[in-house]
Amino acid sequence: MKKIFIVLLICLISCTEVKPPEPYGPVPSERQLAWHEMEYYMFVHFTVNTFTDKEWGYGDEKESVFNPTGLDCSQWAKVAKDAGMKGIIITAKHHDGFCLWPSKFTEHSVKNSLWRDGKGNVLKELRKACDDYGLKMGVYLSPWDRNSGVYSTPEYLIYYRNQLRELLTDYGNIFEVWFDGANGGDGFYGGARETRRIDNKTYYDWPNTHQIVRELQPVAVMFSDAGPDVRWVGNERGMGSLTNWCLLNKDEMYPGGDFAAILGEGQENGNYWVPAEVDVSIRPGWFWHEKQDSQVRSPENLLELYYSSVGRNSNLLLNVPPDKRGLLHENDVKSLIAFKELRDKEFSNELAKGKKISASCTRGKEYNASNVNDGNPDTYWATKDNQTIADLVIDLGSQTEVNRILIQEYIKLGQRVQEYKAEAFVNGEWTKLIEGTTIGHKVIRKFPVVKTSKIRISISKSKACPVISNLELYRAPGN
Ligand code: FUL
Repeated sequence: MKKIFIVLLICLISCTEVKPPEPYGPVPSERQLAWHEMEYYMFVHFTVNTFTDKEWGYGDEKESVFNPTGLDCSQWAKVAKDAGMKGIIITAKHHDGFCLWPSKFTEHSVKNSLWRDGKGNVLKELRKACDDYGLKMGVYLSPWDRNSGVYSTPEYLIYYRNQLRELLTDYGNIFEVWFDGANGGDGFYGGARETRRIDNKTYYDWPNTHQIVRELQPVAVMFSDAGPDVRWVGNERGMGSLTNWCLLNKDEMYPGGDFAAILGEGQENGNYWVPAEVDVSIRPGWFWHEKQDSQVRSPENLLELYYSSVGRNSNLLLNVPPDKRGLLHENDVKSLIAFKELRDKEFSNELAKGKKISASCTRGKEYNASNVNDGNPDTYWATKDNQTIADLVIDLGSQTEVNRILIQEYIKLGQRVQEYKAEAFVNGEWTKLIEGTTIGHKVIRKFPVVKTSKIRISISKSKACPVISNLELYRAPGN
C-alpha cells in the first residue's frame, strides 16, 4: 500500500513539473557561448608595416626593418585589462608574410631581424603578458601571403597549415583564430613580383584547415567572412546591424566572397549559429602611422561604437596598433581609459534588479518573470510553447528617471524574438520608448530620459516562446 502511494506521489510530481522549452533552430556551441561572454577585446596590428608606414606590405620588406626600440607586450596587456577588454588578437602574420614568431618554415620573420638580436618572439612575449593579466589570446594568420614564392600553388597550403600548427601548438590556449578574406593580387612572391589570383571558393580548401584548428585547439572559435564559428559584420566602420540574427547559411559562403550585404543582419532562417564580430580600428588605419597620432577616436566616439556593436548583439574587436617603439601610443591609451570611465558611469546606476516584476503569462514557477532581474544568467523567464506574444512589467516602486534598456535572450535555447518594444507608464498611459526586431545575446538601447514608475517590455513576434534571461534599466548621464 505504502509502495503504491509513493509511486503515485512520484507520478504526480513528475506530471506537474514543467519541462523547459525545447531549443529552437540552431544553438551556439560551448566555444561560441564562451565567445559571446568575451564581448570586447583588442586587435593588435603590428608588423613591418609599422616601420614602413604602409597598410599592406608588398612582401619584399627587409627583415631588418622590424626593429621596435622598446617592445613591451605587458604594456599592451595592462592597457587592455585596464580598458575592460578580455583578450588580445594579434596579426601573427599579415599579408606581407612577415612572421612575428620565428617560424621554422620561412626566413621572413623576427629571427632575421635586428630586434633582440634575432632571438625575439612577439607571440611568446604576448602569451606571457596575457597570462599575467588574465587575458585570452587569439591569432590572425593571413591566408594571402605576398612574400611566399609558392603562393597560389598547392604547396602554399602545406606551408600555411604548417604555420597554423606552430601557432596552435606553441602558444597555449587560443580563443579565436582570425582568417582574413583579403586577396589583393600583386606581390613580391619570392622575387617574381607579379599578380597572382586565386579562386577564393576553392583554393584554400578551408574545411581541411578548419580541421587542424578543431584538433589542436578544440575550444577556439574561427572567424572569417563566413564563419565557421564567428562571422564578419560586413563593414569596418564599427557598425553592427540593429536587426542581427546569429544565424547564417554558411555553406553557401566563403571568405573573400561578396557577401557583405548579408553579413550585417545574418539570416533569419540561417541553418547555423554564426554570430557577428565588429572589427574596427581606433585610428583611420589598421597599422600605426605617425601622421594619425592626432586622429585617434575620442572616448565618446568609442562609446558610440560600443552601442553599435555590443549593444547590437555583436562582439567588439577594437584595433589598437603599437607604434615603432612597440608600445601603444599615449593618445590611444588615454582615449581607451577615458572610454572605460565613460562606460562605467553609463552603466553604474542599474534600476531593475530585484524590483517587482510581473508577466502576462509564464510557463510555470521555475520560469517566472523575476528570473530576468535576479542577476543570474542561468535562469530565465519563459512562456508556454504556444504563447509567442507576451509582456513583462517592471514596477520601479516610485517615479524614476530611465534612459537605457538592456535585454538578453537565453541563447542556449536559440535566438527567437523577432519584434519587441519597450514602453513607459507616463500620465496614466503607456508611451513607446523604443521598438526593435532581434535581441540575441544582448541589446542595449538608448532613449531620451523618461520619468516613470513602470516599464513594459512587449514581445509581439517570436519564432517560439520567448526565453529572456536578463533585463536591466539604467539612468545614464546626460539626456
Ligand atoms: C582586412 C585586411 O586587409 C586589413 O589589412 C586588416 O587586417 C583588416 C582587419 O582586415 O581584410
